[in-house]
Amino acid sequence: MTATSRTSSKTAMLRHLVQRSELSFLMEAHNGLSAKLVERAGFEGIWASGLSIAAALGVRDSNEASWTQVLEIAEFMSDATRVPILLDGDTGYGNFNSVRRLVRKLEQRGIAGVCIEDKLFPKLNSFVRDGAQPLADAEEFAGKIEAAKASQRDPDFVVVARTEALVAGQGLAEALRRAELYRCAGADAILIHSARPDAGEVLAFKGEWAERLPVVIVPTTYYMTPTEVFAEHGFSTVIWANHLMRSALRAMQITASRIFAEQNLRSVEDTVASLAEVFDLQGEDELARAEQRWLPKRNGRRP
Ligand code: SPV
Ligand code: MG
Repeated sequence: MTATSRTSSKTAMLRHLVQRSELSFLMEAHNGLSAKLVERAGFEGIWASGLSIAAALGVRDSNEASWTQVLEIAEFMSDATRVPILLDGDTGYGNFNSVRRLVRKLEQRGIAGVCIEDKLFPKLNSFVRDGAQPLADAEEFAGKIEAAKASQRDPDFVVVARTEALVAGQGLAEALRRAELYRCAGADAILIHSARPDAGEVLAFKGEWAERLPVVIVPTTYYMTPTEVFAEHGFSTVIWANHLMRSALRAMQITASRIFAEQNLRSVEDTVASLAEVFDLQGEDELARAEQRWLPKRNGRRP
């Protein structure tokens, strides 16, 4: 399969997930390993989370990793999996021109779609400083969406426009105004973000927005809302945004502290994945078969 046809089918898969009437789920991943685990768990798509990628790199979610560094990670994730990836493209890493180049590079690397948000570069994570950060000019951001759509070569590549109006405390009317501008600019879906502990404001948004475009949500803070409520209200896609990074963080903390304290591996061995599992995830058996096939025989024997 060529890189192009692989990309096309992943984009078509993501487009289907976002547009179908049944609720879809994207699970966060932040590197090749976590992407494989998402796929093996059964998820149909991956959210390449900016927060999680940054955290895994040991930096802040404030564009401290460059966009080409993020692209490299996303490429490893895409190479490691068959399910589509929606990349968290933050603000698009600059103006409309940066977005055009980003979209072209994402298509080349097999990424099925990008989500860009109406904040200013360099952004902050939505959950720090009570969401107090400036929003982008809505018309300028709509231009970024238009530029993204105009640059994609694969018609199925998905562009999600994310508005932070609710997080920034600008209210429902402003969120709806922005979402409508982004719809008119050609967005394939709207991500309405909220930092509230209940789903009230995203449900209110959906009630007013109705079916104008698919709506994506990230219930990190309103996790107590039953998922059926999202399905009943006709949301398109739920993103579980950072839970593999956070679970890995906790597991690594516990293991590191225990080995530091005990100065041996005895009590951790049964709590960690086996090396056989690691080799299985890496596809070690495939390499062994390939060696049999393609390495020259030495002394009449394959390696
Ligand atoms: C991310 O996963 O990086 C997101 C979602 O953008 S949030 O952290 O909620 O902003
Ligand atoms: Mg993000």
